[in-house]
Amino acid sequence: MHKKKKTILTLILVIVSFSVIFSGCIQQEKKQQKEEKTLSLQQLINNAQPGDTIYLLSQTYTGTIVIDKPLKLIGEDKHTTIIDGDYGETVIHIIADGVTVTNLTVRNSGGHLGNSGIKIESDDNLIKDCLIYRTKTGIYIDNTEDNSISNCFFRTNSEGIYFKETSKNIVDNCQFCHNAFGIHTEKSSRLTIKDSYVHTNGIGVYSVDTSDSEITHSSVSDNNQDGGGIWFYNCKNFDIYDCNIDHNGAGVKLIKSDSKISYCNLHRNMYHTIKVKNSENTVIQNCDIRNSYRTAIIVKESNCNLNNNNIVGNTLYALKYESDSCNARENWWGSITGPSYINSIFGDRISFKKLSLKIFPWNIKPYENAGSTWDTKQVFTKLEVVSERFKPIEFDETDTDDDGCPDWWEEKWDYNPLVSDNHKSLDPDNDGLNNIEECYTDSYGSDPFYKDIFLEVDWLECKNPSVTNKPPDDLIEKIKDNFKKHEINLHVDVGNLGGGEEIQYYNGLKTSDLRDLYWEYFLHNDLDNPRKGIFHYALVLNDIEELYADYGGFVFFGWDNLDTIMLDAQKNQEWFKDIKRGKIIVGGIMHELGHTLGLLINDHDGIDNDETSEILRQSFWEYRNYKSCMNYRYTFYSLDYSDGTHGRNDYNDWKNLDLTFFKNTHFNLPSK
Ligand SMILES: [Ca+2]
Ligand SMILES: [Ca+2]
Ligand SMILES: [Ca+2]
Ligand SMILES: [Ca+2]
Repeated sequence: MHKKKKTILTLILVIVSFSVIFSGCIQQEKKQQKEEKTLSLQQLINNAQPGDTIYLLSQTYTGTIVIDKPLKLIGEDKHTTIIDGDYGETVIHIIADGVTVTNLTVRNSGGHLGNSGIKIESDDNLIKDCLIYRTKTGIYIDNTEDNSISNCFFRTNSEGIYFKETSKNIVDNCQFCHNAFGIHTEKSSRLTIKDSYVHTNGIGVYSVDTSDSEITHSSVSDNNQDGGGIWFYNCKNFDIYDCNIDHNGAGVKLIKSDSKISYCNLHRNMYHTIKVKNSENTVIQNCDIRNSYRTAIIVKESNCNLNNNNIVGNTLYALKYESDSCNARENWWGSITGPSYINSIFGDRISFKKLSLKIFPWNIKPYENAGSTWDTKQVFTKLEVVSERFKPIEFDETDTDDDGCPDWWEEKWDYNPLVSDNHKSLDPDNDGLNNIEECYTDSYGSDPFYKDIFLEVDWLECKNPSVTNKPPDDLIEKIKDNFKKHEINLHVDVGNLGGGEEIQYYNGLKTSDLRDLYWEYFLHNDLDNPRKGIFHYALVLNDIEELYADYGGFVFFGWDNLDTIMLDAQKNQEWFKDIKRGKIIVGGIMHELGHTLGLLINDHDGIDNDETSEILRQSFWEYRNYKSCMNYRYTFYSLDYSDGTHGRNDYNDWKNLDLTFFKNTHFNLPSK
């Protein structure tokens, strides 16, 4: 009976006219039941006439389709009408103008560059009320215009939407979370992003060579502590208006980009709130910029107008200024006496290397109309994403009780091979690896009752053959010893565990290339690669393209969680000439690994604080007891985290490690 009901539910209805009502056409239903037995979804599309509507009931359609005529594809239920691409190149390929796809789920594209959930290569299409997950690119819009993406949810994609060489497209009422990039744009113009919520991604909005576009009434919040937020490279007239940009690693980063940021709230961002570099015409007006964990605004070699803002309560600086010309008049700095210079006794501090900064007159009270007028939590609700393997890890050996772990492994660790255990949920040592994963890594020395951390390291070949980016064995042993003292086995794979490898020399890497290296050299383009969720991943690199090379290292989302370390060995070597390259590499890895283990900027003011390494700065002295590689002062020296026993302002990193963070990443505001 149940089976019969299911058969009826899973039939496909091809309704040739809009006016035909679904429930009233029994005859047609019978006819279509017959059709369903013989026709695939692609054949139904092939048989349809331009302008037809195809209704899809709740079922999973496996395979990829091409839509080559104007059609409407409407799912019965967004969550249970599923088109599963089964890792094919493009799940839904739209090549005709005027196509509508609504109310269904698209998942499982291939993992290669250019693979996607929906690829649009035509104009005037509408994607509405869809759920898109597990793709290389959720929606790939290639060289077209006038497309609209509305009320869709993008999660666990390498990127939600990629606009490449497009114009006049709209994203509205969408939510993006747990994607390496929420929205990615390149060589595009006249893009509107509105009423959308972008959270818990590696980078919320990443734009290159994009112009005459806008982000309005959206929240870009709680994205990666090392980056996150909105990044613009070479963008012109890309304006941000009436947005909430809260608690990201970098709120807004403008590199060679002219942007106007107005009437926005930018609260509690972590590393910096706004960074402007090599930009000609930046305008920051009527914003409320508050409570940055480090510095609010950094201006380097740029012209900018910074006026009518409230810039208050920022931990290090309200403004760090290394530029020729900046008009920062008419701002409220938190005090009637204006900004402070040495200590934040009255207003927020500013720091400048050039005297051309114009700050007087400042405002003597807060601007009441500065900032957005709405609250993220009242407008948007975070949609939940459960971190779970889509395809379980399976073993070939005998598993008498069919509980996922073979008999020999259960016997080895005193589990009963005749009584089913819930190994998928068992993690007795709380190292983030369930017993299935412990079993998978048994040959690497995994122990279900002793904490294990796995790290795969790939390194880029150097142009100069006498230099290597491979981390030296003796220093790897040293950091392993440090973990061992705290009863954790660190397993580093530089080829010895079948993963680590040298990547052929490549000149001019961009930020988006780093993510693609993760897909190619860590996942090996396989969305079900068992190493995902077991190993952390490190890329040791050099020769990053200058435009993108403003950090020496950072952690990023290779895919859906904060599990990937990037270290620019070359850049660090230039900055720290007296330190051996091997020590730079291993020290950098240890530091960034700490972030993937949940040590974040907002946990302790000594973590990722630029001032702790500068002797003339207050933080240098304030956090001198924080003897941790998470402290920039000690990063390349200690190769260890702190245990909190060194006195005032020290922090117990070891006690606060969260071994599950790399597969269950979230950036919630600490309660204080
Ligand atoms: Ca078993
Ligand atoms: Ca068992
Ligand atoms: Ca475990
Ligand atoms: Ca373990």
